[in-house]
Amino acid sequence: MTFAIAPDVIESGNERHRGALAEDYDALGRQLARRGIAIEGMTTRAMDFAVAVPTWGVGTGGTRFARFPGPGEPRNIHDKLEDCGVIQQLTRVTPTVSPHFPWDRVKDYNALRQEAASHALGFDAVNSNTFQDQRGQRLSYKFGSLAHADRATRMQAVEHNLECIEIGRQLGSTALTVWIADGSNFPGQSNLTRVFDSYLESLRLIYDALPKDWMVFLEHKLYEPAFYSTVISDWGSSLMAALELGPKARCLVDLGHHAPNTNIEQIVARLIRARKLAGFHFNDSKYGDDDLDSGSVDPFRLFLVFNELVDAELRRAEGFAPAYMIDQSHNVTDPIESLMASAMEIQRAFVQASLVDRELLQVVQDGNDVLLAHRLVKQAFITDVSPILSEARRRKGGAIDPIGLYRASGYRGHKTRERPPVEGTSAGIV
Ligand code: PSV
Ligand code: MN
Repeated sequence: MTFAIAPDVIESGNERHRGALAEDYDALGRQLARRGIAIEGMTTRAMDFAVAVPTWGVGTGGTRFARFPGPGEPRNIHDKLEDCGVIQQLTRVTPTVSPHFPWDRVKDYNALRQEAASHALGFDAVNSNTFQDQRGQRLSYKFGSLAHADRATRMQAVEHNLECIEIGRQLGSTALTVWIADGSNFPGQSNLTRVFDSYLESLRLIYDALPKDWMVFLEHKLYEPAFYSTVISDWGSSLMAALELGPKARCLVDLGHHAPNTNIEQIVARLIRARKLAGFHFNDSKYGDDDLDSGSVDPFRLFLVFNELVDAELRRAEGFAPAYMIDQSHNVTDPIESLMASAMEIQRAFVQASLVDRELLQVVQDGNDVLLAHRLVKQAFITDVSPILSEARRRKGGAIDPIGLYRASGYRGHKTRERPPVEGTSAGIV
């Protein structure tokens, strides 16, 4: 028998916080009522919100300098599902996981789907991986994959993506996320037009193999591991590709994949306008693709992204159905704690953005009352919605204080004993 957090542990843990939460919830309810907002509606919205956890995120990440493995790390997809199950059990905001192949490869995907269900988890978008060479792989991706100069290498990368679609079908997923590391390190190394054409040719084959109800999410990234140019470097290239491919192709925004100071919320607004927003890989950063915890460095930016998303949702923007996923690297924290905190920060930004009085905002914007327009948005951001988030978790059977309860449960200590370290684990991003 492996250790699991028993439901009554959550109940008794919640008992200790219940009184304080009731007081805070009432006080916030009165404050919001004065602003014409019903707290119950907000709690319902918080309860309906969901964000997917990346299977690779529960392993300890690293940098190109070093990786410092954490105790009791997941050794395989089975352990990862266990950890993701705990995140959902305590936060009740992460009912799905986004798997990565071949990292999460198993023999029987129907069995894996059932195993996930036993942890109350389903599968979100599947991610292909042609940015690494796998053991026994015939042709190397050192100089590219879907946009490689050699057709045979491109076809090998296409085949891998087709396999991911097939796996995803068995897992109950309905989207494939494609991020390629293809690009160049030297000016002159590759023809910037030809590589884009090759990418499109490969993507066309993948697109044509998508099941009827599936989408392909194109993830752009400005740099790394290619440092001079990447083939799908920005939302412009991504949008060009998505438009050329057709309605089942959309653009995925990883918050870390932009130049410093880029106005990401404006990109989000444009992609919504073009009906091409696939969804997100949430994380935070200070300098580049730092893969830090969502909302840990710039929570205002996260809020402003949600400000656009909630605006689109409430005005029922056509074709608006973004997929929310986390993509972070936890190098110095317990990944379960980081993912719980991040999921709650993302949910927080969503609820805060839901507080904006959009009718009044439009009037004020049209009247060019600049300061009041800003204050209306800012007021939503500075509202502490923690009691709403806690109450939403409590009502769904989660923990009022997920991190405190997780620590008290001794989960990591138990897993450290149950999971002796293995060589070559697929945990974490290096
Ligand atoms: C690339 O930096 C990325 O954001 C892609 O989503 C990958 O699938 C993921 O990180 C893991 O390497
Ligand atoms: Mn990503």
